[in-house]
Amino acid sequence: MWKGVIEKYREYLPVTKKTPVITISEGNTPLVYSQSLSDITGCSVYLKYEGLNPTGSFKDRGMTMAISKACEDKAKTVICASTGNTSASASAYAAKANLTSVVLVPEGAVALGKLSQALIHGALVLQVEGNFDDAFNLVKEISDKYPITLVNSLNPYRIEGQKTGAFEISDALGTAPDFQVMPVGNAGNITAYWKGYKEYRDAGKIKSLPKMLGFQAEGAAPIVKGHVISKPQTIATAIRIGNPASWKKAEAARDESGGLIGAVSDDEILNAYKLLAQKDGVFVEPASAASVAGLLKLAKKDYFKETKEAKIVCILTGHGLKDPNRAIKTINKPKTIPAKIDRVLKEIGY
Ligand code: AN7
Repeated sequence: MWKGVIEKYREYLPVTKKTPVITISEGNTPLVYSQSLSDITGCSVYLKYEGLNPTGSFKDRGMTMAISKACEDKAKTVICASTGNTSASASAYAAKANLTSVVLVPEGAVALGKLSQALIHGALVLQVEGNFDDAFNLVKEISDKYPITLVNSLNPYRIEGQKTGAFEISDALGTAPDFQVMPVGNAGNITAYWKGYKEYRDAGKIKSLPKMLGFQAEGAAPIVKGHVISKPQTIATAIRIGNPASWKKAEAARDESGGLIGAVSDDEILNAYKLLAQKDGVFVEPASAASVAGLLKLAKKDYFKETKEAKIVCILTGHGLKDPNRAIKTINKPKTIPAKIDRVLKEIGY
C-alpha cells in the first residue's frame, strides 16, 4: 500500500519517529511517455502528471511535510498566500491534521476549482484586494508576529517534501533525465527539484544531473526580465507572481545545472494546453502547460540537437479540472440541439 512520500523517502527527509505523519497518500504520480512530444522534438519526452496528487497539484508533496512538522511543533494554525493550489493543499492537509487554516488569495484571480477546495476543506478564505505578492507580504508579516505557521514554500519543509518528485522521476527512469522542464512561479518547485536531484546523486542513486529549464509567463517573468513585476499578467493564474520568494535559488538551480529560465506567451501556453489534451489525453491547468510551451519553443530553436537521444521530463504541476472555465473559453461551447436522431446524425456529418 502506498503510504505517501514521507514513508517512501523517510531517510532523505527531516523526520523522526516522533513526527506525526499527516498524509493523504500524495506522490507516486505517473510518468507518462508522450509519443506526440517525442515525435515533435526527436527526444524521449515524459510527462510527470502531478495533477493526480490528492488535491490535484504538486503542492501536496510539500504540504505533507509542512503540516506534519507543524503538528510536531504543536502549531494550532497555519497560514498561506496563494494563487490557488497552495491554499487547496494547505486547507486539505490542515483539515486532516485538525489544524485551523487561513488562506489569503488575490481577489478574482484564483481558478474556480481551487477556491472551491479551500472553502470545502474549511479554511478561513480571505480574498485580498491586490495580487499574490500583496497577499504574500501580509502572511509573512503575520507569521513573523503571531504564533501562526507559514506554509508557503518559504517554509523549508515544503521544499523538503517537494524534492521527492526528483526521486520518483529518477526511480522510474533508472537515471536522471537530461533535461527537466517546469513552470516557475514563486520558484519553490524548481528549487526543490534541484535539491532532490543533487541529494540523489550524492546518495549514489543517479550519476548525472538534469539541466533545469524553467518557464515563466511573459507577463509575469521577473526572473527572465531581471526585475520585480509590479502588475503581473497572464491567463496562467497559478504563476501570476511578480516577486518570487525563491528567486535566487531558482537562479542557482539554473546556473549550477547549465539550464535556463525563459518566458512563454499566453498563446504559446494555450497551444500547449490544447496539444496535451488533444494528443496525449492529459488535461492540465494552463500554468502546467507552460512547461510544454517552453519545450516546444526550445525544440524549434534546435536546443536539444546536441544531446543525442535526450530524455526530457516535463512537470505537469496541476490538473486541468482546477480551471474548467479556461477549457470552456478555449474551445467553443457545445451546441444545443433537439433530442432527435436526425439532428445528431447531421451534426456528426451523415
Ligand atoms: C499549477 O498556489 O504559487 O514556482 O500559491 O499552482 O513552486 O511557485 C502555485 C504555483 C506551477 C509554480 N504550477 O510553482 C500557489 C502557487 C502550478 C502552480 C506553479 C504553481 P512555484
